[in-house]
Amino acid sequence: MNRLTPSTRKVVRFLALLTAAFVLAACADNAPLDTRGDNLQGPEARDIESFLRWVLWIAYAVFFAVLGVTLYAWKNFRIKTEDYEDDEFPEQISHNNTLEIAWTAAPAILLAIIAIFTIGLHQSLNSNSENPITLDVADGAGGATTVEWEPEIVVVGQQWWWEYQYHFGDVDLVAQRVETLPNADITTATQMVIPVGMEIELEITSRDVIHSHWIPSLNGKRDAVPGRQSAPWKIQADEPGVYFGQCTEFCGLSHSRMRMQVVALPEAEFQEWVTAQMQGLELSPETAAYVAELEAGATVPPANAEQRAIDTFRTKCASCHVLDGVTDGIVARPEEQLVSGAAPNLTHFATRTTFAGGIRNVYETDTGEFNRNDIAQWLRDPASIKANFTEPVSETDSRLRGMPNLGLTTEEVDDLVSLLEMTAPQEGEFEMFEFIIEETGVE
Ligand code: HEC
Ligand SMILES: [Cu+2]
Repeated sequence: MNRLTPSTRKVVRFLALLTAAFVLAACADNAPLDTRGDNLQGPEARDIESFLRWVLWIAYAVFFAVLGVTLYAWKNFRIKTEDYEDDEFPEQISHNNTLEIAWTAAPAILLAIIAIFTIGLHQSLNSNSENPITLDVADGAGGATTVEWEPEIVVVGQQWWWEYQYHFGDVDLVAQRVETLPNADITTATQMVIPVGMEIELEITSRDVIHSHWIPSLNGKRDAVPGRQSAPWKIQADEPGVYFGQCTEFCGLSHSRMRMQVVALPEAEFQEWVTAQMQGLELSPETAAYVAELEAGATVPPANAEQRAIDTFRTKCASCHVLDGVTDGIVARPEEQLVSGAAPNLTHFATRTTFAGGIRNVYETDTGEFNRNDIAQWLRDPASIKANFTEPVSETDSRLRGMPNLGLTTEEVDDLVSLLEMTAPQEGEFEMFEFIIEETGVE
């Protein structure tokens, strides 16, 4: 070090610290996005890991072989000071056909072997097996019907949150653009719920720019490309739990706040979740009658806070958001307001435990109470939680990216937070809910 100038010394010290930081970061044990940890689930993630392990061993071997030869050459063949003084160079060698062929062929053969295994792994990641599950689903007429559901979920990325759609009917999800799909039976944002121990097929796409869907414990990354459905992508969780993910294709301002979670539940609990998701909001008979009057086009003054909230929702939120039971008779047209053309479905908002792309809790982690503070803050000023572009795109295009500040009054915010709280699961309706709140809490 003594021969270095002070500024070079500073740089060297900085690089050493940086290296140490990276090495130490590898020791973190609470790392839900770890691709090589013990929390890998399902054949896909584990196959990728074991393949990566072999490739890394080969890479280590190549690294140390090259380093060894380099050190050997440096020790034995470098120009020594006395050679300089005698003006005498070591013997100069050029051309050795055997060596040239060997060091061209060896890496080529090595890469070819890795390629064969890569293609094999890719084939298996893209293949599909059938494992239908029997579900009771609402038939839309107050009753229930039994369906054989081959677990398949449409995954849609948009700035800056993920939507998950479940279709239980007989719809071909693979060949269609998301914009032309029929209404889904269940639509969620940020949280995908799956049955445990089963292969789930994902159809991944986007509504605006390219995103990438990545739940490292369950499988690798798959790009979400607008106008295109990905080839089937599988995930499988062997144990009930919550598996975290993050958009991994830079997609603009709030890319880093575009997170998601997969909640894997045992089959019976998954059925409970499906039932809860297919139930409408329970309004008091008076309020239901109030909504029906609004739907019929009447102007009725709201009689209480709940009806006030419904009125506000219908005038200020329903142009983008759906909330079944509240926005009845209104067709949301987010495509006229948003570049992505979609806003989260709020019908079951409070059955999810995080919002705004998984960066805030719907329930407080310490008390389990509905997180009125953060939700009110979101309604008052969404950009204070998540940066967005809510200025019109151009002079001729007034669409936005993200939820705008709607200039709500304190009373309106209060009413709306209570309305959103009503979308929570009813007592005993969905047993695993406490567990999910606990497992998904963001600090
Ligand atoms: C111009 C369209 C638009 C309007 C109008 C709008 N929102 Fe939003 N809202 C969005 C978008 C887009 C998001 C997703 C933002 C994100 O996560 O980046 C969102 C997210 C939300 C979320 C979080 C949902 C989740 O699961 O992450 C809530 C709650 C919400 N809005 C409530 C409301 C309420 C209540 C109103 C009416 C006062 C309203 N919004 C009006 C576009 C809109
Ligand atoms: Cu993204």
